[in-house]
Amino acid sequence: MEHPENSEEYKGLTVNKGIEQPSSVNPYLKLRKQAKKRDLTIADYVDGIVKGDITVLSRAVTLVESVRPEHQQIAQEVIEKCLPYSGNSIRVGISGVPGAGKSTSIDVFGLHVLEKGGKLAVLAIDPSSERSKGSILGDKTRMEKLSVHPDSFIRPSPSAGSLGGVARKTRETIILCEAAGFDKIFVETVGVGQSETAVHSMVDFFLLIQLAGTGDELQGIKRGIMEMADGIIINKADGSNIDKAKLAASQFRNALHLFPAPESGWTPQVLTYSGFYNIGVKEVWDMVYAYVDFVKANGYFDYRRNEQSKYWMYESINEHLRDSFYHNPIINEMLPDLEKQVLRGNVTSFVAAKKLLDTYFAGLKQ
Ligand SMILES: Nc1nc2c(ncn2[C@@H]2O[C@H](COP(=O)(O)OP(=O)(O)OP(=O)(O)O)[C@@H](O)[C@H]2O)c(=O)[nH]1
Ligand SMILES: [Mg+2]
Repeated sequence: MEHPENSEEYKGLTVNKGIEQPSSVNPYLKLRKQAKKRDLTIADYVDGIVKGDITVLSRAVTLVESVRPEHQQIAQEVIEKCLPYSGNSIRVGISGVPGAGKSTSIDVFGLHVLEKGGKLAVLAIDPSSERSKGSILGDKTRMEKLSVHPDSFIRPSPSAGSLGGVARKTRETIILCEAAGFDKIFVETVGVGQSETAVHSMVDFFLLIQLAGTGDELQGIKRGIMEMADGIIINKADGSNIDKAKLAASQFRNALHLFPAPESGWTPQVLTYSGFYNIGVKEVWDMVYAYVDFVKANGYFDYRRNEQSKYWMYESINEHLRDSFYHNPIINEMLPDLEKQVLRGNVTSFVAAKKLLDTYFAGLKQ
């Protein structure tokens, strides 16, 4: 049968053949992305790191910092293979309250230690990601010389997670950096509490930056932090501040006398300096090097590193147990309700904890 659309009067209504449309994806972009994303094998990572390839080192550190289990698995294998190449460095912890001049000091300290050659990695522990959003060390304007130095590697603190988690990542990053030939490691932390303990547990020398103040400052510093210090340095000893800095130094020296003698056999020293004007910086590092010679001679250097390895083994166990517990789906289901019951006083904290732990361990046995 003749269809009306085939009649003469509708002839003009044919659909024109279109022209080929370009792909909606930019082909160049795709290429670039592929090149960047090429996965490295574990051997690629280890080879690259041992050769001192900074790009590979950075990517490995990113894996260490990643929370994804598949990344963690690769990271752990890379770390294990790098371990034999690590250890050959001086690790220095640098702590001080906000504004003490950590960034300014690290810049001059870094240039000073690099004068002797070698390579410097600057890492950080800053669990208070809220405060900083990664700003500790993010502030490269105060480290302008070091951040462009060819022999330096500056890495901000891994931001997410518990203090233990953040510290473990920094500790693992130290191993990778050492395997990559970095023979000087600085670990910065902001001096407000527990993060010093974490830094102390991974460095050979703990340097505490202080400021001269009104004389009340000694009360403000936690005894525990001062006790950890192998050296206390009073910054901003310049201009009209020199006398105040010297006074503060003598107060610190007196305070240190009241503490028990450190296990290392080393008497912690107190020095004044100015990071900004580069005054007394050499003396600070002469002190650090003198300490290293001293503890290498009396065996404390190796002892402390072994103790630290032991500490990190237990820390690692604790962290994994905690993770496994809190990621357990049954526990996650029970927790909110039990928490409410504890708050209402229906259940004691201990009974609630025991119930959760019993459930967790029973689940493991199945
Ligand atoms: N006069 C003087 N000022 C200094 C000195 N060192 C640092 N400053 C100043 O002190 C301020 C703080 O210095 P930073 O190096 O940013 O201190 P920070 O400890 O890194 O501070 P946060 O990153 O906030 O924890 C800056 O304005 C510096 O210019 C110094 O030796 N003398
Ligand atoms: Mg800073």
